[in-house]
Amino acid sequence: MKISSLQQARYAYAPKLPGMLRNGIADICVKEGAETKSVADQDKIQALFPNTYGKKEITFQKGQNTSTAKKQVVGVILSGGQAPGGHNVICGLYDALKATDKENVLYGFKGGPSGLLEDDFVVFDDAFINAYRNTGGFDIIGSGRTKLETQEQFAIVQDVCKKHGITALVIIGGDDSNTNAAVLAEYFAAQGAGIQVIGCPKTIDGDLKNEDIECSFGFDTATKTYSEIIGNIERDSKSAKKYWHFVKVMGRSASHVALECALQTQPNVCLISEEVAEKKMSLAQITDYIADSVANRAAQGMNYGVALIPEGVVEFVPEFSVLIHEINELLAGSKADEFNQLPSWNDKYAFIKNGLTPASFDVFAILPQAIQQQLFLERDPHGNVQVSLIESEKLFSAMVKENLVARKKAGTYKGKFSPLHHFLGYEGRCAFPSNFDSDYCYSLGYNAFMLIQYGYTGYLSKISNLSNPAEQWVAGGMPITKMMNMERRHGSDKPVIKKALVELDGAPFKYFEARRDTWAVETCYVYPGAIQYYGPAEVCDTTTVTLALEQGK
Ligand code: FBP
Repeated sequence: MKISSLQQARYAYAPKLPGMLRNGIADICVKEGAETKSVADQDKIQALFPNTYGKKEITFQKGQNTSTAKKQVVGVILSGGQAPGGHNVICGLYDALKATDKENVLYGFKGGPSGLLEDDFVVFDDAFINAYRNTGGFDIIGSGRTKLETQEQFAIVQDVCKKHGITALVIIGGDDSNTNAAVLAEYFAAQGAGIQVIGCPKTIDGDLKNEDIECSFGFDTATKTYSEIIGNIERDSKSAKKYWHFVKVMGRSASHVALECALQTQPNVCLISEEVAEKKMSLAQITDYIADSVANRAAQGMNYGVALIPEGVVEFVPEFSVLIHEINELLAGSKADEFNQLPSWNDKYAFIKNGLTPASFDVFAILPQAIQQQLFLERDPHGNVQVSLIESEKLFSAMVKENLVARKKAGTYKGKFSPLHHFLGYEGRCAFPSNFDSDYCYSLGYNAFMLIQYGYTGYLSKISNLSNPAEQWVAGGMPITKMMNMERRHGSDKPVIKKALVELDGAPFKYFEARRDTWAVETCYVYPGAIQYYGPAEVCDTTTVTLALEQGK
C-alpha cells in the first residue's frame, strides 16, 4: 500500500520566492542604499565593530549580475529553539548555491553552534535535502544553545572553516545568536580571515523584529497551531458550558505569541506581560481582573471561559520578580545544600519565612503550595528559579478561585468555577511550516546565498513587504550592527540586537485593547481551524494578524 500523507505531499511543494529572485543569479543585481547607523549608542557600537559598522543597506533587483564568480563553500548552523521553517532556510540556501554552480558545497554543522566547535558536520546533497523540504523541525542537522561568543571559540571556528575551505557561514537563530553572528563577522574581518557571516531571523517568540526585520520565521506557524487548539478549546468550552480554561502560551518574556493568538481567537481574557509591567500590576490586581470576567459571565449564566497567559508574565509582576530575586539570593552557594537537607516541607517553609523579607514572604504565602514548592525545588544549574517552568496558568486559576470564594461570601458572585489547565509551546515549534513560513524561510535561505555571492558579511538576510503576496516581497540585506544597542548583561555593557517587546501604542495591542472588554463578558470566540496548505490563497497564504495590523491592513 502506498502511504499518502501530508509529509509526502509537502516534499513536492514549490516555495514562492520574491519576484526579484525568481530568475536565478544571472538576473539578480544589487541596489545599495544609504550607510547605516545603530539604533542607539552609535559611538560605542562603531568602536566595537570598526570593520563591519556603518555598511549600506542593500536590496536585490532584477538586472545584470555583477558578482564575482568563485567556488563557494558554505557552512550553516541552526541555533536555539526549534521554529517551523528552519529546514526550508537550508533548502533555499542549498538550491541557490547549487543553481549558481554545481561545484559549490554546503556543510551543515550538527547540534547547533557546538557542531562548529567540534567539527561535527554533514555535507548536503540532493537526496539529503529532498527528504526535508517544507517539513517542520530542526532534525536535519539538529540545534543547540551553546553560545559562540569568546575569542577562543572564534579562533576554533576559524580553524574549522579553514580546514574545509569554508568562506561563508550562515547562522539561523534568534536575537542572541545573531548578535553573536555580528561579533563573529567582525572578528573574521579584523583577522582578514576571508570568511563571511550571514544571519537569518528565527524564533517562534516573534521578538526579533524591528523597522528592518518585519518578523522572525516560525511565529506564523506556531501561533496558527496554538490558535487552532485555543479555538477548539473555546468551542468545547462553549459546548460543555462548565469549564474555565487557563492556557499558558510560550514566547519567553515577550507577549507577541499570546497577543497574536488572542487576535485570532478572541478569548475572554488575555494577559499581556508588557502591560503588566507598564502598569506595575500586582498579583492581586491581575487576579481581580480575571475574576471580574468570570463573575460577569457567571451573572449571565455562563460559567465557562478561556484565559490566555503569556509564558513570561510572572517576571513582570514587580512583587514577584523581587520574590524571585530574594529566593535566588537565599539559596545561593552552600545555602542550597542546607535547604535541601531539611527533612520536611514544614522545616523548609520555616527556613523560607526566616530568609525572605516580610513583603516577599507575604507574596510567597498567598501562592498555592504547588507553586511555592516549584519555586524552591525546580532550579537551573546555577541554582536560580526557572521562571519559565512556573505553572502560571495554575497559579492564576488558584488565585482566582480564592478571589471568587471571597466574592461569594460578600454575595457578589453566585457561579460555579471549574478550571482546567493547558500549556501550549512544544506543540507548535515543529509543526509543518505554513505556506507563509515555507515561502519566507526558503526565501531567507536563497537570499542569504545572494548576500554571500555578493561578498557581504555581518548582514541579516532580509525579506520584507511580507503582508503582500510573495511576488511583491522585497529581498535584500541589513547590517546587523544597525539593529544593535548597548545593554547591561551579567554585570557588563554588551552590544546586542534590541529585543522587541509588545508595544502598547502599536496597532496590534490597540486593536486588542479596544475590543477586550467586550470579549471578557460576551462570547466572541473565533475558531481558526487547522492550518491549510492547499486551496485559495486567502485561506492558505495569509500571515499573522499582528503583521497585517502593523502594516495598516
Ligand atoms: P528561541 O528563543 O531559541 O527561539 O526559543 C524559543 C522558545 O521556544 C521559548 O518560547 C521557550 O521559552 C524556550 O524556547 C524553551 O526552550 P527549550 O527548548 O530549551 O525548552
